[in-house]
Amino acid sequence: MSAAQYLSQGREFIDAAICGYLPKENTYPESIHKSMRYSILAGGKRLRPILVVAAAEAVGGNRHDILPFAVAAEFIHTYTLIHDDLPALDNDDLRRGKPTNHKVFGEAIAVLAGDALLTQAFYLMTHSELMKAIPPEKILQAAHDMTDAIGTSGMIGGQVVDIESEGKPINAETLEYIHVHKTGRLIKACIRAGAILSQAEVDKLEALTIYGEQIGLAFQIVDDILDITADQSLLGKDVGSDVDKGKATYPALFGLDQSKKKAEKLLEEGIDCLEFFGDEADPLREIGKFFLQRTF
Ligand code: GRG
Repeated sequence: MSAAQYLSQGREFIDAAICGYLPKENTYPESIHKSMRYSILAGGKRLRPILVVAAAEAVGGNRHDILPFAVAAEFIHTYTLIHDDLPALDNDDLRRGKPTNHKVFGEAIAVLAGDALLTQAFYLMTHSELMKAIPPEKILQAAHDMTDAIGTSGMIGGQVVDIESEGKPINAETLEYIHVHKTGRLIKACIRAGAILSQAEVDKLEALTIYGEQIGLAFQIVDDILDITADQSLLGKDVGSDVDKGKATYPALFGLDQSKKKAEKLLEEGIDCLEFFGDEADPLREIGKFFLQRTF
């Protein structure tokens, strides 16, 4: 199966599940539920939950057994997008091809919608449905790992350094810290979660962890490149916004060519880590290639 087919089927699988885990829009108080639904149902590639599924299947797991956890990954990701777009952060107008959450619902509800999605993610990561097939200690390990990835020693830490670096000259080490933490840690945690919940052997979990680190950093480098080169109607968000805000990016520090080479090298190394897996890791290999070739 090609990456495009796997991602399209994966997106359908996740989209169907998301609806089942969201409060209905007429649930009181309606405004918050409308706002949560607006952003999460606006589209998106669903890459993080698909990675949870693909990692689970690479170690012999079953996608249905880990589904609430995979959906939690998308709830966490969507919370970060809503908050990242707020006037106090990136102040963006467009996301997933639609006006940003705060433009439609106002800043207060947008802040709360992000908070609510994050809270709902913890509900899903500890959902009783997971316990039908997964030992409780594995659920606890995966939830603990995810929590570490998105806190101040992970994603929030990266976001703080990103904001504090705006408009300032920074070195390569700080730039790598920002990208690894603000974007890479969540991607790596998704891959690890699928493997942990599916009771992966230690050597497989280690290989998937390194694969996750490599593709996580490559994903943000490609995101930096797309901010300069992409077609806005395909990307679904404002193009050129990193440059406008004086953001620390790979192209700003190394130029476009070197940035592409760095992303290629990371993805090659990441895919190489999967060499002792068989066909069951083909989706992960294909997703790695898609990360490099994507245009949105
Ligand atoms: C807590 C106030 C507060 C803010 C949190 C942590 C945070 C804000 C933001 C995380 C940093 C962030 C938004 C990184 C961007 C990662 C990224 C490249 C997002 C785009 O991902 P895609 O391309 O998007 O997978 P779709 O729309 O397809 O899901």
